Amino acid sequence: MDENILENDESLVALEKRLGISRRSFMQLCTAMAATMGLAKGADAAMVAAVATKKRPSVIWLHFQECTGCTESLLRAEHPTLEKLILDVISLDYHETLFAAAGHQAEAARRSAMKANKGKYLLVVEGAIPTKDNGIYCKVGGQTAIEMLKECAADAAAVVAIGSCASWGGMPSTPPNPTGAKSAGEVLGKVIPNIPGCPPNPYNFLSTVVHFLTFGKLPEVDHIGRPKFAYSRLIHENCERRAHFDAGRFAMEFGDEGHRKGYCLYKLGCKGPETYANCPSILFGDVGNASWPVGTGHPCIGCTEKGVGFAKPIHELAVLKTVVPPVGFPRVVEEQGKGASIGAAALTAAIAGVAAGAGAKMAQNLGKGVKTDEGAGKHEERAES
Ligand code: FSX
Ligand code: SF4
Ligand code: F3S
Repeated sequence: MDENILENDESLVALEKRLGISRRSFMQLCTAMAATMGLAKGADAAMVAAVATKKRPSVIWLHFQECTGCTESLLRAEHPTLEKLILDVISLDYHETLFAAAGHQAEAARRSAMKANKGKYLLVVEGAIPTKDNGIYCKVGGQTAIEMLKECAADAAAVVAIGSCASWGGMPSTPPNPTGAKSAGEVLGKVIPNIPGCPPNPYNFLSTVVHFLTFGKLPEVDHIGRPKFAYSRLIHENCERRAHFDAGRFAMEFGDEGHRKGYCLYKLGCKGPETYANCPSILFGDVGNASWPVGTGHPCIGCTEKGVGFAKPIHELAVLKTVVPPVGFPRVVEEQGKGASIGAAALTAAIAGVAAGAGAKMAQNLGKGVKTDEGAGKHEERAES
């Protein structure tokens, strides 16, 4: 973005005062968001102009079965204060946990905002919806979550599910799912844009809202409603430990040598190979390098992914969606006099019924194998296959 063009723009001067951050910081943020979303050149300037000049969209934010972590994650972000940005970019007209008002007063505010912005407001749903026994397990203002969601969705310009609970059921839907917790989309009977994660990354939400404000529509989504800019890649594809996975170096126990050295967490149950999200790319909490679950030494539990997070045991090995390593690797360093020759290895492979080329490939790899300089005898580096 040409910062000089915007340098003397009065609306930006006003924006600077409103947000309490420099216009440069804000422009840089918009550039980063546009790049993250893969938008065309000029989109960043359009986003800046939209935030500076457009009427803030009215947002009705519902809370159902959840821990309020989605809202918390928005409020606890820093640099620039994301909470301030989000609350400035939108007009939050109903939010049960942030509202000073309570009871009838709050419900009256929701209904009047819905009436005043009929067909134009953005409905954000946080939390799963209990459907068992006619939805009696979650009631707000005398209405079941099912009734409230349907009433609010009827006149919304768009409905967005935030967090895994609203996106696919999340933690409340963990088997045996005693309340029949379902996603907002399932209750509304359609695929709605959703930003899963427990909690979801606040930048993914902010980018989605700014896109809505700038272009009047939500960003492109995949077949289950997730914005493609954030959920089109497996965590495993962008993980900083991936080189260790490829080399066959794994932490086997929490606190062991491999864990301390930052080896791959696959064998501790990391679900990165079957979880789609941009966690390793955009990180959390603005505290810098490695500030995401795997970066801090914990396996990804697949919190964004239906059927993985809160469904599969943490220690269970992930399904490898994009790469299936061999069951075993040939030894690359043999003690003198005990190792198999290249020819013998190929022969063994052939006898074991491995397809014709595989034996030759194994022999080829043996020739390429390189012993690592650490963990001799414990960890061996695998050659490319
Ligand atoms: Fe909590 Fe939100 Fe998890 Fe759910 O986040 S962080 S239980 S996704 O709905 O509040
Ligand atoms: Fe990273 Fe987990 Fe993949 Fe290992 S299994 S490379 S820790 S995402
Ligand atoms: Fe969740 Fe895994 Fe990201 S646990 S926050 S999807 S690294």
